[in-house]
Amino acid sequence: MRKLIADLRAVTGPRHVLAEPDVVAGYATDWTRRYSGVASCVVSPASAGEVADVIRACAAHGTAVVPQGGNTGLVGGSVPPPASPASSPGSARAGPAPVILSTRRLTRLDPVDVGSGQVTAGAGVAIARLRVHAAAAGLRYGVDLASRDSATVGGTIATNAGGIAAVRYGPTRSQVAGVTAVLSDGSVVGDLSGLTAGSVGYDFAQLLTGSEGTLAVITSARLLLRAAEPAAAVLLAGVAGIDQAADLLSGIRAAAAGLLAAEYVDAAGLALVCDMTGLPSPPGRGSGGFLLVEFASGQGNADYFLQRLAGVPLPTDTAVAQDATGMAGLWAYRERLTEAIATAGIPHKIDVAVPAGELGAFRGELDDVVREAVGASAGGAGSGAGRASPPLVIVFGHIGVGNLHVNVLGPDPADTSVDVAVARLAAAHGGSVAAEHGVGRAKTGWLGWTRSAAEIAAMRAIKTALDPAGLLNPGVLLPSG
Ligand code: FAD
Ligand code: 2HG
Ligand code: ZN
Repeated sequence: MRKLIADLRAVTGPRHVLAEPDVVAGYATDWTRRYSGVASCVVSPASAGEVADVIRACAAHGTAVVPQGGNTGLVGGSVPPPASPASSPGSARAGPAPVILSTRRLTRLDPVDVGSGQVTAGAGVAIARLRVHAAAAGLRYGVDLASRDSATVGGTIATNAGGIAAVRYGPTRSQVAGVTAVLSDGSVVGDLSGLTAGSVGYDFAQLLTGSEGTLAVITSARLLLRAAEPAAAVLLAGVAGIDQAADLLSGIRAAAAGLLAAEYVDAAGLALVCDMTGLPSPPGRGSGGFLLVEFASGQGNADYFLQRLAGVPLPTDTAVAQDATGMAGLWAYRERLTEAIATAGIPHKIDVAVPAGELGAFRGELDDVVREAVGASAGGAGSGAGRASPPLVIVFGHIGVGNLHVNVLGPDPADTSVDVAVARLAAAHGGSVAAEHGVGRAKTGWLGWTRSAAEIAAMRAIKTALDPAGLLNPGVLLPSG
């Protein structure tokens, strides 16, 4: 391992290879604290050339590479596994524990090209910085998420992040015009010309979007920007449950254009966020859930939207905000929920997509499915304290695109029974076992519930063609084979 570290230091300079065990352990544990692994060191190259040299050095030592951006991923994809993956003779993974390749120094951000409505950004640029940069040029980046201060351009492309603006602009896939990336042999592919009309064979930007660090290390991206659309109004409506939220949203969509966001939080989530953060309860005490919608001001002010919604049966428990402070206040119930849950414990997070028509049925069966999974599991009697505690089930997410986040607090974090049961339920309702967070290390075993055998074989063939030695993020997205 000493020789590996010396070789990496020769590439980046000694300051940019961290090998102190305590420091490395911080990078080797993900945001959830549920996934933690063993790494040899953390290396931070400053250019595509240095990324290529780092990858070549790791290949020479038979060491796997785990690309890492802001480490805000929620499925264990940004950290190595607990022990070195099983090595086999001749495998690139026969060497020391994986190296974490951090993109924290790939932070170049070019001036916005207003003519094309595009910008080139390094993989390590944080989404918040990119959004401020676009806004300064009168434009908007179409991906936004509560982790914006840390989540990076590279990480959001690698996971095909969705977020609160996906209902308006689509997921990250819809914002990417090009990338540059380093393959496992150190070659650099892709382009940043932004020629969206160009079509010359396989598109690396689209191939690498959602590839979760398994095919290449993305070093920079050409991103599409949108016209600025300031918000005119935010509504938070207390509803009976997710069924009513979905019906209300359909009515709102039909009545008024300009929807910027459509989010759902159930009552348990709302109560927890108030408990943990001290936020006052919104109107709607006794509601089963809350629908939050935001409208763009291009269409008019809050009164305009309320007039348009005159025929929509808005619940009496609907809070309306139209100034920046009021809108941020309503958003806080949704935006601070992940942080509130993390304060309460280490949750089981099951990010799924469910067809619009199945949301109510899925939610209706969920509590029983969780209870049964916990009951059937020997390790499900509490989170290590040895005393039984009923699971707390919280459902929230991007209802406008059918993306639900099921969070379960209580069962031992190491016990996956609840995760499996919820994913199976989503699949049984025609949904997807993984959505905007990706597959990571958490969900590799469930691919077959959403993708066909032929599709999984094709994905494995692509992986093998681009990374024959299995150097890049082994065990993520596809099970190690
Ligand atoms: P990391 O966590 O570092 O890595 C994620 C994956 O991408 C890993 O597999 C990693 O190997 C790979 N990767 C990272 N950089 C590169 C690169 N340059 N090249 C190749 N592979 C790379 N996600 C959503 O989609 N929508 C949300 O609304 C949302 N909200 C969140 C709110 C909070 C509070 C938190 C903590 C997380 C949230 N997330 C959300 C999850 C997370 O922020 C996203 O998955 C994000 O895309 C991860 O970006 P990152 O830079 O932190 O990547
Ligand atoms: C969100 O939408 C994120 O807030 C995080 O995707 C979801 O905490 C979660 O489960
Ligand atoms: Zn989300």
